[in-house]
Amino acid sequence: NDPPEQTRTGMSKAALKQAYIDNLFYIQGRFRDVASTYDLYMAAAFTARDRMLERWVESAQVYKTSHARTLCYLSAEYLLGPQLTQNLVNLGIAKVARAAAEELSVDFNAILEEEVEPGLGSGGLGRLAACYLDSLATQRIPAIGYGIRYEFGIFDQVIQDGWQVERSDNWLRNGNPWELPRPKISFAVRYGGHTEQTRDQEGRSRVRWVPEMVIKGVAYDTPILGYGVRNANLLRLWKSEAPESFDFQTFNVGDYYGAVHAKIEAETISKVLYPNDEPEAGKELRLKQQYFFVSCSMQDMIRLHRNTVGPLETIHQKFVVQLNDTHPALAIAELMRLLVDEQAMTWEQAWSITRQTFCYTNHTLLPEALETWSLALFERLLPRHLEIIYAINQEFLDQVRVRFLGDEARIARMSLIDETHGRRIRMAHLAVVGSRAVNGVAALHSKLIKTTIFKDFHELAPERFHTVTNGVTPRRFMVVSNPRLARLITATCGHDRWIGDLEYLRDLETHADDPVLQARWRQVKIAAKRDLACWLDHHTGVPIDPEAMFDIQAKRLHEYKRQHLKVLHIIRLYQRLKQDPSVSMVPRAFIFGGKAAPGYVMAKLMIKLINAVGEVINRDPQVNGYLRVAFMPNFNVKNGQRLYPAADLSEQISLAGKEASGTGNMKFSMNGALTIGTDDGANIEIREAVGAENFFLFGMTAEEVQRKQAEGYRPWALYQGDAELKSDIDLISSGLFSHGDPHLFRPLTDHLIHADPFMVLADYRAYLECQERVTEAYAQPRRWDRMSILNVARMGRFSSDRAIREYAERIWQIEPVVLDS
Ligand code: DL6
Repeated sequence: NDPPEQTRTGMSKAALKQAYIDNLFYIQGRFRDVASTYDLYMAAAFTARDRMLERWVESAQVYKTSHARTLCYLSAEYLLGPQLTQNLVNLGIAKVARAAAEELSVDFNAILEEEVEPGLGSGGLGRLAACYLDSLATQRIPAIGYGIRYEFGIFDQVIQDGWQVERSDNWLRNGNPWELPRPKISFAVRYGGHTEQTRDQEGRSRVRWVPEMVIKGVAYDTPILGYGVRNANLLRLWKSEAPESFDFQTFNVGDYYGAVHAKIEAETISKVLYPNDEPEAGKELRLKQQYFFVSCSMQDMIRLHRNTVGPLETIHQKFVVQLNDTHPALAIAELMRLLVDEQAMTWEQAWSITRQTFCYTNHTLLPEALETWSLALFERLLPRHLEIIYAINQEFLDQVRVRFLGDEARIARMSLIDETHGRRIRMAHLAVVGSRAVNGVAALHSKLIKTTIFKDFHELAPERFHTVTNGVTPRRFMVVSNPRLARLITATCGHDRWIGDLEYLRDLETHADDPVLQARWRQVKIAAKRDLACWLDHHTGVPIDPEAMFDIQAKRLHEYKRQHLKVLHIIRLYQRLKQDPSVSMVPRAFIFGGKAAPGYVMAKLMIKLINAVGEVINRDPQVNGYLRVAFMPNFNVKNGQRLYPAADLSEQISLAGKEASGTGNMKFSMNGALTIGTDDGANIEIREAVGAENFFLFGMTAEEVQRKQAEGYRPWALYQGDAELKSDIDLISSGLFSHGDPHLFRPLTDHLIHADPFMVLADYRAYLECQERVTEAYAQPRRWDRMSILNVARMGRFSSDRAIREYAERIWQIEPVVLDS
């Protein structure tokens, strides 16, 4: 006899219905007849959360008693996306929860639409962190994600008159059912002031930091469930507050408004996310944010170690810290400070522990994205950390000198301080010097970091360099985003093991030529296209025929990602049709999505250009039966989930050597889109996996790019030498797309003709030719379907589960912890 099921945590439909009604009543204070859709959403969220907490507490207990080695993942960004469906899928109750709601006459789709996503990230790096949280729990790796609880996440994008307009994202305004505030877990974080030399009781010399400002970081915890396991991990985000001892009278005698200002200043630190592609100049607040969250996290790590295991000397055996890019690299200096200044450890021992604790992932080669901080600013905000960085640097450069005697140029290149552009601290160098492992995020990227930005470091210690190709979670990007496809895959394979182990998608391969599967595959795709077309019509007013080829480019707007190359292709097709209306053409809908950093003028102009070209084409009856252009506003996780299932063609057209990995490329392929792409980032490995014959490759290789740049790249000659290219660019300059204004797009066209740093013109012809091959394949539906099925079947490698297993085995040396029940 089974014990009676707990209403609070039971998984049957009856238990879920009861829990749903209870939560609506006891948490929202509502009954069914007066509940708003938001109340209904909250009740559903709390019903899921209760079940998650049960697993979470169990995991915490087992992790604690087993003294499990734990990963601390430090990331300034987590782009989580909507939580409800994801959590129901990982709980294994997605179907029954929907059925329970529907029996209560609740429109489940409507409540899902109600959910506001936490947009605590700007693009690939933040979304990768969220995928890794899902896979860490699924792979049973004890882990804590540390980050910032931004009050305002990435801005909401609206398109007005074709331009991007930013609106603040007040995601917390209606409350956040997924988090638990932990007011008792809080730490003081200090800024500014000066340092003093003192002596401790034993007469040893010590440094005392006398700060100018002290604030408090308070923990907010979100449980992160694994799929198909009972493990649940923790995402701990820090919110900044004024310290408790904040006292208007004593704090600042007679200066009431000054005191209020100080309180506001403290709260400002976790107020808003800076997009990581926003220029850094003068972003004092960003440096404060970085220090804020790493200081809280390192203090918390020490506290946890003390609570569970004990002697600080063993902290590196208990914890591994993974730095997600350089944004948290200050943690290296902060751990040194905590160990040496606050725990009275010797410098040598502290450094040995620190060096064994940290690992660092690099996510970019773009020079402008490599973080440096002005020394003056750093000294003003973090005087003690500057001293620590100097000391680390001195010791490090002494070692380099021993190894490379007399090579002063090398010393200057490797120093943590850049003396060539005003004095600046190189955060990537700090991250490399303070870590025991450094990795790139795709094979090519890892090769390039060893030959370019970290060449000297690689020569010094090659064994520390690794590669782990990124991956994405199939739970969110297949099961949640594309339930129709998930059902079809499960029915075809005869099992759903692929959801927990994506290599099982291979079982589809033998069915790739099956006409019955192909027909159903096509039906699934067309249904997703219909959904997207309907959404786009509603939100942009652009009607799209679901029968057209959906050709999609969705990612951050950036010159290196070359949305303008895509625009030149569209203009070419437009001109072809205008010149010869009888030309035969496969109808295509070009769909774009993506945000531009608010301060990135050229990227914003690219958005305007896409919309401007769309306006002309969509209104022209001579062409709009064949071509349509739509720009999806506010590309975020939720909207991305509408795009991936509907794509026929995925555009991954960055200049070779510039896209570290890309993860959108994986999401599209997993959903059956074919890729047109350059030999860049993870495209290379996707092509290897799916087979060259199932991938549309074009353009220069990274080596060819380097060679061309070294020889002296002359876009002007290309422009003059290719009549079609010239006429496409000239059409933009003519004012046709700007209501007769020839100046509007001049910054963009002039830049292409005279500088073209991302070599759009050099790849233009190859891109057009490759698009011809795409058209040819699309005109043969059975061939296309086979390619599409094989793409999905061979995507197993791009699951974030595989990536996490590689990190755990090769870099972290962390074993999974299995929970019994
Ligand atoms: O590794 C995740 C993601 C890659 O897939 C992209 O290729 C890469 O551009 C992105 N990098 C950044 C760099 N930001 N900073 N600093 O977002 O990382």
